[in-house]
Amino acid sequence: MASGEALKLAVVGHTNTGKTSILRTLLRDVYFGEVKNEAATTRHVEKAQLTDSHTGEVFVTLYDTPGLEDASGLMDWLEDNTASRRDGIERLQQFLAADVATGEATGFDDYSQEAKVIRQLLASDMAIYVVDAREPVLGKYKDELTILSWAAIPVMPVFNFTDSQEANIDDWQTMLARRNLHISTRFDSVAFEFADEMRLWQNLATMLTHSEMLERLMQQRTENWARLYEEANIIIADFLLNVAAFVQEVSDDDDPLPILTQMQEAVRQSERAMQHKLLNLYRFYDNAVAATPLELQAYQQDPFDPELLKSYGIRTTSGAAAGALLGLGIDAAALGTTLGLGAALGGIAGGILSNTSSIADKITGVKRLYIDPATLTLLATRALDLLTALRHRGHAATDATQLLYQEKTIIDEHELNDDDSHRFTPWPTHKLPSELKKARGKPQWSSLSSGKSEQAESLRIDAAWSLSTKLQAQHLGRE
Ligand SMILES: Nc1nc2c(ncn2[C@@H]2O[C@H](COP(=O)(O)OP(=O)(O)OP(=O)(O)O)[C@@H](O)[C@H]2O)c(=O)[nH]1
Ligand SMILES: [Mg+2]
Repeated sequence: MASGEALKLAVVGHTNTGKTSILRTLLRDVYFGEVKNEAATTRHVEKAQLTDSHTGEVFVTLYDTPGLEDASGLMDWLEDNTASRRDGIERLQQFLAADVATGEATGFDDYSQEAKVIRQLLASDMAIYVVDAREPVLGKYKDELTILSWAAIPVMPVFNFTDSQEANIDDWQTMLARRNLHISTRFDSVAFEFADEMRLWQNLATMLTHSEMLERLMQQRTENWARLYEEANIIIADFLLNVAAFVQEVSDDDDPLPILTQMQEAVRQSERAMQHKLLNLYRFYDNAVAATPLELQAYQQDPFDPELLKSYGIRTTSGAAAGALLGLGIDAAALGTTLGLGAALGGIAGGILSNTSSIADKITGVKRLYIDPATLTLLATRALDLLTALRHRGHAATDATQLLYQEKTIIDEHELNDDDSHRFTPWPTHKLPSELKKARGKPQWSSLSSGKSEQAESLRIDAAWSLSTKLQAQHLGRE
């Protein structure tokens, strides 16, 4: 490989060890190839490129390969049919020219799948050997490594499924060291860690004479990762300000209920739109195979459900909600019976705060409705949780149970004292960040009330920047 040329990197290994999954995660592409929990999912070599996001220049060409299924059988064939005095490459070339490799063999020996892998190995600069870390070190894996070593290119073992309890990494490392494979990397393609990915590239770079392309790739990925994170926090800050500035007026003579429900619906829609922006930013699109995080119940639950507040350790009393209703002139008892809400009363008026702010309002009998601090805090917490989940989800994840970075535990209100009541929230409910408090007095900031979203967005942009830096500080402390 010459200096300044793209690295040709083959991804090889036993069948079903997660090769295609690793490619999906490295490519940030939930659609790459086919991933299934069964042998022989990938049938052909498939190529993909990691490019410079500005110039399109190729840093690395990755080759996904079919899984090795019968390396021991192939090893027997090589021992029987090629001369041990020949070097590895010659022996492999002899194999590639034989009937068993071309699929023309009659009888039991058909190594055409293995041949595809070996052909690609001989055409690559280096290889990643993917190991299912849950597997014991079996003879067939040793044979795989022997055959790979004959291709005479640097090979780096990568342990997948490292998140599992049953991982046997020590045994594997002992065996690998005996084969002179001293550098390996842990990289779980589902439970993603950005630092692990960087270590993977770094380790590959140490095995090469010319590693400029990898250095540039690492630098760009690090910058992009930080930029994504900044953008994500701005998306969240902007959404929170939009909701905090949301205000509706009701006069004493109006029935406030329809307005309450409209407000709640507007906030729900706005939260969903924000969640989709985050998903798109991190390139998790709706995909028939890969469940998106939004399919997880935790992110779909109604933000106005008082049980949800409780599960995040946010205190609200049903008294406050009832009080808000009464303040609006709604007869709580009548509500309960006519709407059949009963104990769910907090649910309907929850999250909305009524406030008679000015003397003028008092005289004219106008009340203003806002989204309450508890709900704003909940929306912030949940958005930051989603961001954490996205930052730790590999693009190979195929189901929702593989999603949650930290399972949220439902905590009992009584067990909390004042200090830890906001353990999971970025701030205590009664201490909203100044930007959100300020937004309360700026109805023109909200596209939810005015509908003029671009104008409102440009008005809140400064506050969004400053709130986003606070969110980042909070969030990093939690992650
Ligand atoms: N939990 C978990 N599952 C994984 C991980 N990597 C892969 N899987 C799952 O393992 C199975 C096999 O993954 P693939 O990526 O298709 O494996 P492969 O090595 O490409 O398989 P072949 O193409 O058949 O050789 C799929 O069900 C994946 O969802 C991982 O890091 N963690
Ligand atoms: Mg595959």
